[in-house]
Amino acid sequence: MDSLDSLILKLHDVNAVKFGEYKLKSGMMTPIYIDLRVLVSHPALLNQVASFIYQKVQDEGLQFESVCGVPYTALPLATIICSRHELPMLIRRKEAKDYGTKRMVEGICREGDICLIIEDTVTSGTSILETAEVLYKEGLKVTDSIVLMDREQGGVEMLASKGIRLHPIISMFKLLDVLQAAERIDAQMAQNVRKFIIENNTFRPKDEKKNGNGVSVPKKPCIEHKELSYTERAKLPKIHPLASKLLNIMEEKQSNLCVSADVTSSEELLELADSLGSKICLLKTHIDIIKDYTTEIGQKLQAVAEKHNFLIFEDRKFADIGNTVKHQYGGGLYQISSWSHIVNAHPLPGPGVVKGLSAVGKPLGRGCLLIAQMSSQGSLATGEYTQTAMKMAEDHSDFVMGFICGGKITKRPEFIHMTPGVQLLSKGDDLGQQYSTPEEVIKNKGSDVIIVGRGILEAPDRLKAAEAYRKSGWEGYTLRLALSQQ
Ligand code: 5BU
Repeated sequence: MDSLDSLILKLHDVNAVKFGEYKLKSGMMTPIYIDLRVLVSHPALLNQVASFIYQKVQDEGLQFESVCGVPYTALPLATIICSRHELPMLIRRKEAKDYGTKRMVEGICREGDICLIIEDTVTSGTSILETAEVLYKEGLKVTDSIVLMDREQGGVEMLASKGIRLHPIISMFKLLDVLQAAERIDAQMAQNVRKFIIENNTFRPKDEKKNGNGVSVPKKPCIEHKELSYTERAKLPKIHPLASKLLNIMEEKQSNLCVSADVTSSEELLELADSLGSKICLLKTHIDIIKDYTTEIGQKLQAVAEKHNFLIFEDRKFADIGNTVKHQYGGGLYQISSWSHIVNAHPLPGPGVVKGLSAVGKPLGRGCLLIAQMSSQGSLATGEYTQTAMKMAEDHSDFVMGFICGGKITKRPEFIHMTPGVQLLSKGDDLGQQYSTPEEVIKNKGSDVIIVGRGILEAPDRLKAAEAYRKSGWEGYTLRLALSQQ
């Protein structure tokens, strides 16, 4: 298959990417217009785009029972993919027939089946959401969507807040880089478009309203507020003190790297903490996989954490009723609350789990992350579940300091977003883990902290690997910040 760069140049050749003054569906004027409707007149290119989309499906290891293209431009793309790979397709009608079955979706819909949505271009993400809402009404689930062109104006974040992961093939910034390098546009034009994209982000969750179909849509495209730096966020009046401390550490050490210390001996755990300590802002543990656990480990870990100025996060994933998690957190063999600054919890049992943990942790100045999304294939933490987690966090922001999630899910800068499933090279393991790169997670998806386990643990030189992840994560952050401040 051709490279992405050559695909971008071909799209420019056929006028699918145009520069000038254009009006978007929303009424917004734009200096760049993406019109992929022309693809049907270029069958070789149409085929090639379909191949890229299917490649993305495979790279991401997506699981689904059917495919639906957002009408109309993505319809032929979905058709080619489904025909080539013999996948069941669904067709969403834009208008219900006024005779016959009055169906809004053609094809077989089985309750609980997952449908993958394919789209040509995303600005705010509303077209995908509207198609998803129609599919939901048929009893289907939508967990992922693939888009050829992401204008990077808030679609990823908006859909993530609705529990749909958006996987773009070409991002606006990549497109501009390639066209500029090939001298199709000059630096000034590229810069104008970048500025426009950053200033016209459409994602503003607080202003959501329902449209006529009961579909949530952002009220209107808006100028996004300048993104705050970690230091600025650390000073916010309502921030959790531990979140503030972590953000200051991140800025001071220029690190948004959390190492997942998934090792099984206490000696290796302490050695790892000490040798990588200077590179990290956070050390994540699974204390129950340590085979020679003794009560001193917690204190020793704390001493190393103090020496290198990082925090400790026990990835215990509490998920029981309040009374039980209180004991699990404060007592038992591991006495987690005595040494771990941060723990996490599934919102599954309801707010009682947070209340129980808070009763133990809050007096000690500890903090909690809610697991709003998971990195594993087929995770059930999507859609409404993710939204409930966000609401639960807001209701208990005196103890909940952020989320485990795939990317930024809330614009409240007090909350810290931490993302596991990060590797520079691999796309996943054979047990369902799915990986994104630090750049994708921090720069494109707007998360704050990358959580890296095997990417570092299995490297021949762990320190060198930790430095590579620290550097990459930090670059993602500085780039994101610089872009938002232009
Ligand atoms: P890896 O080696 O980088 O795949 O390790 C990831 C770590 O993050 C591992 O300890 C998991 O238990 C943890 N994790 C995750 O991978 N995905 C999730 O959604 C959550 C935690 Br929550």
